[in-house]
Amino acid sequence: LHYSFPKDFWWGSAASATQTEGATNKKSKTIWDHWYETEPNRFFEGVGPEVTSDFYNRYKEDIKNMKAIGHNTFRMSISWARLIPNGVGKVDQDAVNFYNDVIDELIKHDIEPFVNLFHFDMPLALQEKGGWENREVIDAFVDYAEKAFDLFGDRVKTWFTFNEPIVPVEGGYLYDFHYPNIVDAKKAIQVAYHTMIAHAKAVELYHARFDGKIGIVLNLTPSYPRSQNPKDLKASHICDLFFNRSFLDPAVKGEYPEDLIQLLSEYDHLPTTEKGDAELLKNNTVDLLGVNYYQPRRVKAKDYLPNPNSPFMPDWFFDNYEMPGRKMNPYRGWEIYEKGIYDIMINLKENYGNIESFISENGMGVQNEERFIENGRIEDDYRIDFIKEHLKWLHKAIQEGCQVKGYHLWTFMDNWSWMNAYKNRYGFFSVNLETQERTAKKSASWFKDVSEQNGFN
Ligand code: BGP
Repeated sequence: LHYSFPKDFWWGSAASATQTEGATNKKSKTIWDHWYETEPNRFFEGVGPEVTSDFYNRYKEDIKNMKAIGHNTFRMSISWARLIPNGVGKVDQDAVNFYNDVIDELIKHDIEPFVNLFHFDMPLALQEKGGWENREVIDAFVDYAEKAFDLFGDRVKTWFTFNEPIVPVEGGYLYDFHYPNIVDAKKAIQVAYHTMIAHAKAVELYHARFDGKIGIVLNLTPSYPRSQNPKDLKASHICDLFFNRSFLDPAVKGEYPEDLIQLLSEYDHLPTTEKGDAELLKNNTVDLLGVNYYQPRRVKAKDYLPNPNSPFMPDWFFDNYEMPGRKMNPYRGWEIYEKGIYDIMINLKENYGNIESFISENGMGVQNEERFIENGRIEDDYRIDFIKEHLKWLHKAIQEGCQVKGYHLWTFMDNWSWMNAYKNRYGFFSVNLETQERTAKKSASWFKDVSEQNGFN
């Protein structure tokens, strides 16, 4: 094989509870159920999270399909609002049974379950107390984490605290694409900080009482400057501080970048901290890092200075830049830059102690994918190319000594995606939303060969 991967490489995919389970009538509300009830028209085609891909009822068939295409690992998330209806306190026995069954079914099929605790789905009961703005919610999270570890930790040995924790910060507190739709950088920074404290406390607890690995999943968007002009370089550096290093550094190094602290203090936007926080972060770094990679950021210096009377925003310091000639996914407006995956891994190797990592999400969203159906299946050669080109760069990173343990596609089957609902399809399997019938796409059979041969030509 031209591209062969290390022994025991993790081939699989990722999904999240809110996006796949459905059965919202059997759980308490999250911010998503609530937001959908109050503003359904903000969701693509007015479709909400009630049913999604019905994983709650169809997980057996789905896990069988995972096995059929060679998965040896699968990342799922637990719905906090399903497991603990009030956010704190008593667990729901039906939820325990459901997650037990899913985990056992995965193991029965030799698929190692990777379990994530928080994928954008704050229980409404806790959001009503201020969500991550409120430090008490950290204790609620640690209580939830402990219950999950106690209930499932005998079989689940790879845990993640948060998926893309920066997204609820951007969506909920800066750019209005998640509930609670607040635009306030000071709150955003507090929310980001509290998330990290909650993360570190869960890591501390896990290491004290359990024997597997625990990490975090971050969406890393390498920040490329328009030019080597010092102003562009500075803009790109600040963008990197805000959107990558604000979580990457505390998670892996146990501390925030000095220049981020300086910048926030200059603008009087440092979060409120408590005694002991710094030690907590320092002593509880991750064992494993999940990297979600979709697209890079192209950054340039601002053409105009921001209005000093406008509220502080990260975008005061940089502008996005549309690089001429960049390659775009024509089916969803995101840039495709495969080498980004390699740059991320080299950065982790050189600047983050070569932390053990894996690609926890990478994928290609496609609108109206049914137009590619031939003889009853979606011929997604574009997706095969997409995965292949990213895997080639990942392979190079591994050859150069990066500790990359696996590759997970986003996602196993088409699912509901936040405000975009079912607009962009990402799965190895397509899902007919009327019948819930699953059909393997061409990429599924290609991926089966790749995982079985542990590589490709
Ligand atoms: C990631 C999230 C996933 C998923 C994916 C695709 O950021 O972790 O939950 O939604 O993006 O995004 P979209 O469906 O908006 O194209």
